[in-house]
Amino acid sequence: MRVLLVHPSALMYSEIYLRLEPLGLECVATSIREAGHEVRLLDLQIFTHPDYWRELEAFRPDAIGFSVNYLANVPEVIDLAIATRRRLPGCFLFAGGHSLSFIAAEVVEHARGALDCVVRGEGELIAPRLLEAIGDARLSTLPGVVTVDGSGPAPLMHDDLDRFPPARDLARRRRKYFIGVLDPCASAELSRGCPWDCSFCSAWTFYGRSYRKASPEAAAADIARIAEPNVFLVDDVAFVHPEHGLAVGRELERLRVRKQYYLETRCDVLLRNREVFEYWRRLGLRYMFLGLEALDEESLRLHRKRITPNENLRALEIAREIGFTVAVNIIADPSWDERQFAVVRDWALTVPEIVHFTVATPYPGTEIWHTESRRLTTLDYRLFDVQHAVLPTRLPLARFYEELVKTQSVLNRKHLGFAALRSTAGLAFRLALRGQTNFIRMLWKFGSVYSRDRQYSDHLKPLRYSMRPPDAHGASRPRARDLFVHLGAPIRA
Ligand code: B12
Ligand code: SF4
Repeated sequence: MRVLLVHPSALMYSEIYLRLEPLGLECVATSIREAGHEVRLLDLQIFTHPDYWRELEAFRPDAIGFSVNYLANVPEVIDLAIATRRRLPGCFLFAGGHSLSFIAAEVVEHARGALDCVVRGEGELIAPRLLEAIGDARLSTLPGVVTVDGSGPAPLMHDDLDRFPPARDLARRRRKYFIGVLDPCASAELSRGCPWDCSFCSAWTFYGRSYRKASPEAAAADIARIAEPNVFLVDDVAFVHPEHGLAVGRELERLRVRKQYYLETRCDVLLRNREVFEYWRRLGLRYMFLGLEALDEESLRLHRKRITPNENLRALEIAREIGFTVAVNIIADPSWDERQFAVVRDWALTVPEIVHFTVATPYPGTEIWHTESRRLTTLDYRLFDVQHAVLPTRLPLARFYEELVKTQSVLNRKHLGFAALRSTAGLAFRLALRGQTNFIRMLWKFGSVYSRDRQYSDHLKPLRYSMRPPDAHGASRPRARDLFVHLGAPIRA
């Protein structure tokens, strides 16, 4: 069978700093290929919709699978499925991914028959079985599968992260993947899942709060196969178990792998496991993202970060001591007024770190989706990208965006444009000589993407697909298990 796997377009606001390969889809591709199918992958972060239609003409797929990790991509994928159904009525259309796993039934409804099914949870074990079941009434009884006729039991989670290494060879025009100065940049994973339970996050609810690790040998071998000089480690929280991080590092040394790395972790993990980060600094770890989220005790408690402001600040000091370039995130609440924006803006100006601001957003799969007592001001999936306010703002909405963009532009002033060029001129020149221009272009994009008027006018776009709102606003804290996508223990791959 010919199978085309499609990743939707990039979200405008993240496109500035990075564009990364669709790793999840590449893992699914491996399992489908192993089952004997011919697989192609098209990433609309790089290619265009006309390219997609040309690909359909050229490849004539029997099945097309869409990946939807981000809520904001839901309308694009439904529209594509509806239009594809018209052009290729016999083609089997399915979709899966992180965000769809929490809203599978409503997406099947929106698609009005254009999607044969939505798959909840991990794709590796179920995708080949799905393709086998095409045309069979038992399709809707498969684990994790949701169709118009009903849903199967809980999705399957595999026990062996070594089993389906990503099919990176299928990602075309790989030079387009980058993050900041790591240009070009591939992605890899050392672990999956997160043992914490922050109230605003769906990473832990997706995997049922489980945490799995690749074997050090397989993880290092996978990185050794990567052609790019830079690697983004996509783990939710890197180096939770320091001995695992050390073992992967030793394998990389044994294989004489020399790359530059970027990863994301928690401040308390850095404090606790300082030695593994120091070791990886020597291996090539240069950049890291720390989820700070808030500067004050009360907000950290509400986010259930299980950390104090002092620990956060101490982690920043340690990261500086070790010599990392650090990016941090602060969650701006829609209730903020000018004074609160000013406080974080002043702080962002005084620290050397790259400070990102996202907007507090309850989305399906998170605890706050149920417990948030403020009513959503929109049910438009496209605005659920943590860059728009979907809860009532204390300031008039346009004023809120003005403050937000003013605060976000500290980053532009400190780390983009001429400021960045001054410190990275040599690197920028070397990249340009190799025709590698993602980083250089990034430096000048801020003004064209972040704009009060643009963010505000996004709210005025006609609503095409309406999200199903939570059953009750301000409900009491749900049982963790009721939020999980994956319920049981991992099974043998
Ligand atoms: C790495 C990552 C990124 C990378 C993007 C990588 C990429 N190109 O896809 C970067 C850093 C760019 C990124 C950015 C953002 N991210 Co992000 N990201 C992640 C992270 C940490 C891991 C994703 C990953 O690669 N996992 C490893 C692979 C193997 O797993 P996977 O992709 O989930 O794929 C598996 C399944 O989902 C499924 N599957 C996936 N696709 C398909 C398709 C089919 C057909 C099938 C059957 C199955 C299937 O099978 C796969 C294999 O098991 C997740 C958290 C998480 N744990 O998922 C957040 C997460 C997905 N991101 C999130 C957010 C909010 C963002 C941003 C909006 C943040 C921002 N500040 O702007 C941006 C927007 C990005 C964009 N689209 O432009 C949220 C999603 C929120 C939502 N519900 O919409 C998450 C869940 C984090 C969170 N804290 O809640 N992100
Ligand atoms: S924010 Fe980070 S630590 Fe908290 S649950 Fe999500 S992935 Fe885990």
